[in-house]
Amino acid sequence: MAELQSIVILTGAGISAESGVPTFRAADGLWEGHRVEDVATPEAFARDPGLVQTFYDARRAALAGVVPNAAHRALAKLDRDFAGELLIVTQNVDDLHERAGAERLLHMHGELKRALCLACGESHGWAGDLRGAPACPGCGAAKLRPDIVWFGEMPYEMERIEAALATCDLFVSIGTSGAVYPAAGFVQTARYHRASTLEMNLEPSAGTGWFDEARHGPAGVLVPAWVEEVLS
Ligand code: BV8
Repeated sequence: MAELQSIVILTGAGISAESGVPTFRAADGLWEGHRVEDVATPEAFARDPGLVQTFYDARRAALAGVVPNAAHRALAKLDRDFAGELLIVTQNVDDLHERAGAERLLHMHGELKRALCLACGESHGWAGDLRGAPACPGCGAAKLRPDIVWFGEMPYEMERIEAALATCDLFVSIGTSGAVYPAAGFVQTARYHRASTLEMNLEPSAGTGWFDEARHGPAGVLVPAWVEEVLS
């Protein structure tokens, strides 16, 4: 592997699957329990805030029952030991990357353990339920929503992500179906800037044709092996 200076890694629900966090599009996935339109849009929240808050309260509470897996731990090791530039961009709203020790990390679709105040615009760390309309720790208004990017909303830190994609040598996509944009388009941006591209996923994603290399299997097996390759 040529001398790597800069790596961007995109992760999706597949990296958390082996921790027991349901993916979105698997048969038992999250969307099965609820139709997408029912919960992950601002319109849904306006129409039925109780349903949406309950959906996210349940997922936030479920975080207490899961732990990072070998893939999260391998990326945290890469974060510690890789001397070049690294950015882990996760689509996931769970906290498993952090709990494994990753630091050069950003959540482009928000986080279950944060709440956003619709009155003052502040985002706060939040571990409990929101359906009881608790007061914003900042302004006191009972106007907190999940700090999650819903469909139709702009993902976080897009400029930072685009800048990293424009300068990386290697773009790696782990555990995502390539179904949702703009994340699904990152591989094309990386290729445009002449980065090498690698997909690691249980099965070929929708965008698998854009990748120079694709490895198919469980992230818990593929990611530790790949990290060892990079660090050796
Ligand atoms: C925006 C937070 C614009 C919520 C999420 C028509 C065409 C193209 C695009 C659009 C369109 N109509 C609308 C759009 C835009 C839309 C979009 O892409 N829609 C799709 C459905 C077509 N996108 C948006 O709305 C985005 N915003 O475009 O804003 C804008 C412009 C100006 C001003 C304002 C706005 C925002 C999208 C963010 C939505 N929020 N998450 C929550 O979590 O509840 S999306 C959610 O689904 C995830 O975060 C993730 O991003 C996405 C995809 O899920 P995956 O992570 O890929 O999971 P999935 O289950 O799909 O796949 C898992 C994969 O893992 C599988 O491939 C499986 O094989 C693999 N796997 C399973 N087990 C393992 C494994 N791999 C390895 N090991 C294993 N063990």
